[in-house]
Amino acid sequence: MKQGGSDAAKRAAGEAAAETVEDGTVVGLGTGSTAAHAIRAIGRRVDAGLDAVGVPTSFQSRELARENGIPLADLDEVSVDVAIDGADEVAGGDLVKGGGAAHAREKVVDASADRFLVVADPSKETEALSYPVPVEVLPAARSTVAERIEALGGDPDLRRAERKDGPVVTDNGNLVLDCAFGEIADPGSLATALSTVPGVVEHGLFVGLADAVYVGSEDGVTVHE
Ligand code: ABF
Repeated sequence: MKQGGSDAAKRAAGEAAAETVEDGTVVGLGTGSTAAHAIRAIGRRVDAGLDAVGVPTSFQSRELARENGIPLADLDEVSVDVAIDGADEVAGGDLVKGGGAAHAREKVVDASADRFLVVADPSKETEALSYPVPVEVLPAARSTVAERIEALGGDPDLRRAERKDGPVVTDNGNLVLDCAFGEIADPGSLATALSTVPGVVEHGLFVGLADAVYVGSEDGVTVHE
């Protein structure tokens, strides 16, 4: 995950997006430290009387939402009005996500929302995407997917857990290949190519899904629609 953004900038973005949640709506709850600020802010608003239901994108966001008193539902019970989620890299409306290994559920929730708001600090913004694309794979398909990714010009690297031996395992029981492609000239074509590889559960390229990007700073928030 790109580091370097200040917590104040993340907070500004998350809290500004949380302010847009309307009474009586269902909100997709993203994963990561920026989305966490939005979840806490929504929790405070629920405490003050806001009628909102959350759909978590990960185990982590479910736990945080519970701690903050947000009523929860599953995606097969409700439809999402607005989703608020972070990103590892943002180029215009295109994103790389998945530094938290939650991108499969994030994509399902974010893409289903009437509006998808990205929350980020300025360190995430770039002209062209180049962040290694996280690809969630069925464990049995790890090497066949890696070969296909190399054929697409990528350099796949199995993500390993930081604090224990062994690979990172997603909430869905799968593995993650971080795939460096250098600068991605055509994110749409790469997204389509990755989606067609057998054994790929989901990849972290989110192309054309964002409706607005909230970029926080120490001095406020800029919204790109
Ligand atoms: C999730 O958390 C991601 O898809 C992305 O990988 C990450 C962003 O985290 P942070 O806001 O902590 O930088 O939204």
